[in-house]
Amino acid sequence: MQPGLVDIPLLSDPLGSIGVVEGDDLIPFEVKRFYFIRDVPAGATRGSHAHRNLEQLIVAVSGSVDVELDDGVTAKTYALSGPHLALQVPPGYWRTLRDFTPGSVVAVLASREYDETDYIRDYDEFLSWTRRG
Ligand code: T46
Repeated sequence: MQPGLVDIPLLSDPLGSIGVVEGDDLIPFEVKRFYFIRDVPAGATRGSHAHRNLEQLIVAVSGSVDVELDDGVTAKTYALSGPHLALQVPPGYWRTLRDFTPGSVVAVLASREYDETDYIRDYDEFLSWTRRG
């Protein structure tokens, strides 16, 4: 899986809208966990870590957020500007989530259950880990 944005079909009618995330193209891994992030204070930054093995799909189901992915050489920021977009995140990317709009809710599908040993929370350790290949 390469990092990048994929489109989420939104089915809208006068009663609202339904976003559908299904199929191997949108979710290229077996989902073992779902979690969401909400109530983020203005100006707060989340993330600031990498995963050794975890694959994820991140969706701003309400509001918007910017997600920076850094492979240790190049960093790119993805604007999750609404529920019509999902960001696929392979293992090995330092991620930083910032500029949450007030009231935003960010949903995450993940390929593994929570495991703190999968996290790299120190940037220098991350650089050493990526350079080891
Ligand atoms: C990621 C970004 C996008 C758990 O106990 N279980 C869980 O499934 C998760 C996700 C977190 N936690 C605990 C661990 C910490 O004590 O919740 C606390 C906050 O977690 P963290 O500081 O890692 O939260 P974020 O928002 O910085 O990162 C989270 C995910 O952890 C991470 O995998 O990629 O969202």
